[in-house]
Parts: sequence; structure tokens; C-alpha cells
Amino acid sequence: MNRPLAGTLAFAGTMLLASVGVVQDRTTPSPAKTPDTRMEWWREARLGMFIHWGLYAQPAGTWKEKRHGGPSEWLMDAAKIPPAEYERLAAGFNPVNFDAGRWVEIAKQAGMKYIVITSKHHDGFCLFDSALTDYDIMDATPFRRDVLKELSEACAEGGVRLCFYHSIMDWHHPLAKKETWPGYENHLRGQVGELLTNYGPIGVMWFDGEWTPEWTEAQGKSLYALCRDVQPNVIVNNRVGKGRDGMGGMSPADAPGDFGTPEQEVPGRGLPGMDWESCMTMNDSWGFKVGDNNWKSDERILRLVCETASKGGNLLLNVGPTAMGEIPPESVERLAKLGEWMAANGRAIYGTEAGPFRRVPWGYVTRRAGGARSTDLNLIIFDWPADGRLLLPGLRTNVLEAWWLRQRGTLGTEQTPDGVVVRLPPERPAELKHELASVVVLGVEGVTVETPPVRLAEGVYTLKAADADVEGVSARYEPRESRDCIGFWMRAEDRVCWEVDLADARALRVSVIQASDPKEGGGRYRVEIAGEGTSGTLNAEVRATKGWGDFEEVSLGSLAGFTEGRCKVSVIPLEKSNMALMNLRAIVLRPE
Ligand code: FHN
Repeated sequence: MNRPLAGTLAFAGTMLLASVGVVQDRTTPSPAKTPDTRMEWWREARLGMFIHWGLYAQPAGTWKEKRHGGPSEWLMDAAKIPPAEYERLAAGFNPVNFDAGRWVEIAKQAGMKYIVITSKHHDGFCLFDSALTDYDIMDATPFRRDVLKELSEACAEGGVRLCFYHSIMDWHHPLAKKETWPGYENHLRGQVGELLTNYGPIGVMWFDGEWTPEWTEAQGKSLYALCRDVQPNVIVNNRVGKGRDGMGGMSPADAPGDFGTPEQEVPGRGLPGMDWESCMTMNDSWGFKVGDNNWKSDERILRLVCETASKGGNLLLNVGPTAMGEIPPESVERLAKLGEWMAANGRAIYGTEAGPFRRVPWGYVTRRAGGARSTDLNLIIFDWPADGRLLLPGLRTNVLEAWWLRQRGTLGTEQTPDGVVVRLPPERPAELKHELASVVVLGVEGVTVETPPVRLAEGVYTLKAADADVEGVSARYEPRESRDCIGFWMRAEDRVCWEVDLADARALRVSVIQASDPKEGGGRYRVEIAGEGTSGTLNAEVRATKGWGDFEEVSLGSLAGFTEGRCKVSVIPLEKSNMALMNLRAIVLRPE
């Protein structure tokens, strides 16, 4: 644990700062978009590498010949291993094949602009040389190398931003319990001070484990302030406080942290009005786990990158290196494939903002300022339209030009009642045939997208979750591949609405297609239909089903007194009797 004097002095200063907890009073910005140049590199980056690495890579999910479920970094908890027994893993941790330069090269070649590595996960083991514990890679293992120092140098060399994941929850530290929490909080602040003092400029402090009951919003705000005082330009995620609502990862406006952190999902509409980053595994476990072969396909991974960017977010894609210090070949292969596409098409991702469409059937759309008055819409085409007519639904704009991102040549367009059509060749051009997705850029002046109202089809009006407007901060559309419903309806203030064109004045029988877990869901709500000379409301009770994925159609009754024309249909919670109201797949209106 030898350290140059300067480092020690700087570190001592940080310790003082950290230990007394007295830092400049600072209103901590919430993830609501901070007009802050500090975030510029992060918003430009759009894609980062998450690295979960530690002692858990050795047992890799198996303990005393029993393979445990769940991610491998949770083995200490899953197998109920006492700290004194678990820490003995350190004596065998000797990742002789660790090569920081190789890890950075893999990230760069994948098109990743930053790396977030676990300086300490919940098991308390530190991948860095900490003066505050011997339970670290320098003192407790035969390896005796400061992995984070080596990674810091390799990142500086490679032009990749280094960021740290640090767990607030700690299953090993003797003070990390209710009765002695202040002592542990000081230890935590001291280690955060070390990380922000001894490893050069740090891009992001990525906190986790904030759900532990001893941790409070006030401690989170103070820890945020500490980070910014030691490195004013560091970005801090919303898990520094208590703002994350489960895996949804978003934060109310007054929560500390600079960005929201949805996990293992891309929110249906993104998280409008805030910076956010979805973190994802490439298989199932964050840490290396033997037998975890549920690898996402190259297409699924590329779609995740494009979907996240099309909704205005970043993607943090995880690798779990082995106990020998190697990133698994399955990860390396997928990242290399992603990197090929990013090298040719990265302009459609880096530095872009959310596209103007809720969704398009053929792929994803991102947006970038094209010039003084123009905007470039990047059309990322996965599914080639058989007739070559690529529809941008509801788009009203002045099209300036349409061209291939990767090759010369412009394309014809036309404005139709359904939106703008880009005329493509009947099939993907030969030179792009190898691509999973090809990019056409549509240069436009002014962007208006008219969401088409719901119209009578096959004798009924089907108001689908995918077409709903969600007014609120927690309820959101859960995409087709999961439940195709409005879920996470945790706040009674959140409501769901549709615009509907009533074809005539007939009475309407109203039913709802819903699911609700008997223990976690329930409550009362109102369906309201309001328009010119039109109104009607029905109050209803959520019906418990077998669970969040078990949908039933429930008839709510009939309403009359309508006039033909546009109306707004809203589902408004009246009271929530549990954690969430319900999962709503559709409202069905049947003219009588
Ligand atoms: O419990 C951790 C988990 O092990 C993993 O680190 C993920 C990654 O974001 N975070 C927590 C679960 O939300």
C-alpha cells in the first residue's frame, strides 16, 4: 500500500472532507435535463461498457457443488455464505491473464466510449488499493496489482472515459449495519474520496445497492455533493439516493443524481425530460457465471443500441470477466460484430437525440441537428419494406433530401396522407446486404408528427397500450417482447389517454383488458370519454388475476350520449390499494 506523497496528501485532504461529511452546500440537480456542459460527453457517447468483476468470478455461481440461481455476483447472498468464509476466496484470486489494454481495446472496437467497472460490489471486495481496508486486491490476493490503476492508465491511453460502479450496500464490512451505520458511511465516503483522488479524471460515479434500509436520501445528497466537490465534472447516477423506482430507474424531480438508470429494459417511451441510461447483460448474469449461455443475438444487441438511442438514452452493455481476467469469447465476438456496424453507422447513434416517433414498424429513428434550420432524421432500417415504400407515420415536414448514410446516392420521397414515404429499392442494395440494419438520412425542415387517432376497425375501437399517451412519471409502455401493456403504474397521478374518432353517436359498451397481481396490484379507476358535446364516465375496480402477465377482458358497462367526431378517452386512477394499479393492455369500445 505504498503511495507517492502527493497522492497521500491529496487523499488525506479527501479523507478530511469525507469523514466530517462537511461539504459545500450544493443543491443537487435531479436527472431532469441539466443544461450542464458536464453531461455533453456522456450524451454524445450513447454507448458504454459495464464490467462486473470480483471474487464471485471464481465460484461463478456454484457453491459447494450446488449451482445457485440468479446472477453470480449475488452468490454470497444466494448461498448464505458467512463473510469469514466468503473472504477466503481472495487468497485464490490471481487473474494472471488480466490485461487492461486488451479490455480497453475490446471496448473501443465495439464503439464504446466509456467503461464502468465495479470498484466494489455488494460483497465488499475492492478491486483497488484502498487505505481503508485490507479486503482489497493489493492486500488480500496473491495478484497484488491495482487493477483500477492499470485500467485508468489504459483508458487514458485509449481515449476511453473511466467510470466506477460502487455499491453502497456492503455484506462484508463489520460496520455496515443499522447500529453502526454512521461509521460505515464514513468508510464509504472515504473510499469514494480515494476513487476520485487516486485514479485520474473519472467520468461517472455509478452507485448501486442504495435500497439498503440504512441508506437515506439525505446521505445520498451529501454523497453526491462529495463527489462533485472532489471532482466537479464527475457525473453521478440516480442510485446515489433513493430515487430509483425499482428497475424502472427513473427519479422524481427532486432526487439527487444526474441520470436515471433503467435496468434490463428500455423504457417504452424512454424517460422524457431526463438523461437516462439502460444497463443490460449480454446473457443473464452480470458477473461471470458458468453455464449462463443465454446469450443475446447480434441483432438483439444492435436493436438495443438503436432502440435506446431512438428514445434519447444511453446503453451500458455488460461483460463479466473470468477469474483469470479474460472477457468471455461470446462477449468479445458480439462486441466485435457490434463494432463493425458502429464503425460504419455510428453517426446515427453518437450525439443523437430521441426520434419523433413512438415507434416505426421497420426499425428505429434518431434525430440530429442538421444545420441552422434543418434536422437529420436517421432512419435505421432493420425490416426492409417489400414494396420499397418506407413510411414515416404521421410525419408532416418539408423534406430537403434523403440519402444513404454509407454510400453515395439520394432517394425519392413523397408526402402522403399517412405521412412521408421514402422510396427504397425493392431490396437492400448488394453492398449493404451484410448489414443487420441500414441507415437512410432524411434531411427535413420542421418536424411535426400527428399521432393518428384510433378509428373504428372491424366494428370496434381498440385502444391499445402501444398507442396510448401516458401522462405521468412512472406508468409506461412495456414493449411487445415483454407484456405489451401499460405497466409500472405505481403513481395514482399517472393517467393513460387516447385520441379517438367516433364514427357515429351510437352508445358504447366499454371493456378493459387488464392484469393485476393479487398481492401487488389493485385499486379503483375511472374511464372517461370526453369530446365536443360528448362525455361519459365509468368507475371500476381492478380485478385480480393470476399475476402481472395474466390478462383478462373485464366489461365495465355502457355509455351513451355521444356525438360523432374526435374525443379523448382517459383511464384515471381513483385510488391504488397496493404497489401498482394494474397492467393495462387495451380498452375496447363496442358500438351498440
Ligand atoms: O444487485 C445489483 C446487481 O448485482 C447488478 O450490479 C445490477 C447492475 O445494475 N445492479 C443491482 C441490481 O439492480
